[in-house]
Amino acid sequence: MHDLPLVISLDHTSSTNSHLANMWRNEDGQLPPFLTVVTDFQGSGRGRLGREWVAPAGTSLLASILVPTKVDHSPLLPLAVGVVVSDLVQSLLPSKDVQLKWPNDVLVAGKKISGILCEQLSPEWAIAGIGINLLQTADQLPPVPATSIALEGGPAVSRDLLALSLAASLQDLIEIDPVELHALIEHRCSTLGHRVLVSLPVGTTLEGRAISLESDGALRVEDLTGTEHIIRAGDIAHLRTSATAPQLTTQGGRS
Ligand code: BT5
Repeated sequence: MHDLPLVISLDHTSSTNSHLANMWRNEDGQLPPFLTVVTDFQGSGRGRLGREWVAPAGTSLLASILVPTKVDHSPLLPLAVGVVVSDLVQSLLPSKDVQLKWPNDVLVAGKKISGILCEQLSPEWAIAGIGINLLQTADQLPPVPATSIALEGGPAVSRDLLALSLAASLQDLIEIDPVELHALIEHRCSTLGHRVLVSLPVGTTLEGRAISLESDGALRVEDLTGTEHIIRAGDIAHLRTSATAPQLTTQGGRS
């Protein structure tokens, strides 16, 4: 049994990831593992690649967890967090199709309900930032395929209890052997087996089928000519399986 993680609750901050990183620096790294910061509102919530995470005050779980990382675990951290978040979302929406989309999204019926931003502070420490849409109405969500727990008919839940539950689950999950963790993520990541459209950071796209996950969390994609590519960064969209007319089912963030 572990001690329960400590949760610090703030009315507002710029970004819980930035807030926790500043605390860590100010305390020379002397903070308890799995210390969690939650807030009602972020003035500058961050996504990946300079993108924004937006949520009106009091509508979301906005949390950052301080995670001790082992070298062989750390590349898998965003996906391990994704497993924990998708389990939590599934427990709140038991009858819904909850998907973990590589590399960092949790979707409900193809719509984004959660985004994850992991940032490495040092070789030993990382921050796992998690946004989950809880209470938003349709007009409070950004103009992308997105949803919230309330819109999907789920219950109202305490933000601090959810954060505590995520931190405690993550504490358990990252203790498991990296090979087991990799297998668990492969089992849970809905992207595997899907036809995908990959938007690469250089601005080009690639269409193919996601076939497996490398040990460092990279995605192996077989393109339409049968050539395999290892994707370490980028956004993907799951495509419907259709020989003739591929249709997007979801977008991986703004392009
Ligand atoms: C992410 O980035 O999805 C990671 C988001 C992480 C947010 C958490 S909140 C707590 C912690 N503190 C922070 O400052 N950040 C973390 P990315 O894959 O780049 O997706 C960003 C894109 O998602 C945006 O460009 C929008 O298209 C979309 N988006 C923004 N807000 C959203 C929302 N509330 N719901 C669904 N989609 C959203």
